[in-house]
Amino acid sequence: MDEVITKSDTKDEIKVERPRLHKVILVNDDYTPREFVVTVLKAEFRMSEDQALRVMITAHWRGVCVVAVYTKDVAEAKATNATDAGRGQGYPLLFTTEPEE
Ligand code: TYC
Repeated sequence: MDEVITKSDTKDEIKVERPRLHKVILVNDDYTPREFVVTVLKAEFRMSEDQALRVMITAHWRGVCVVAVYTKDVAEAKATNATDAGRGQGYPLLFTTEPEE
């Protein structure tokens, strides 16, 4: 029987998947001043005063707040920088990362 070979029959297609994005998460604590959290969010995540205030107060009331999503390397670098900014002032401010579903 004659068979027409189409491209999909050759099984040589290359699947390209987007890299998974990672969330940066702000964690509440009882010691870091609210204004300092806002300053760090503005500096490290390029947020406006309004955006930074909303994220800070959400973490304050709910315990955590997603700050932004990036590729894994960028998310980890920003979380580390922001956490280090707090540590530099003696605050327990913490930013973590986790993969998006
Ligand atoms: N809870 C802190 C306070 O009352 C402020 C704060 C908010 C700290 C969010 C960390 O992720 C945080 N001073």
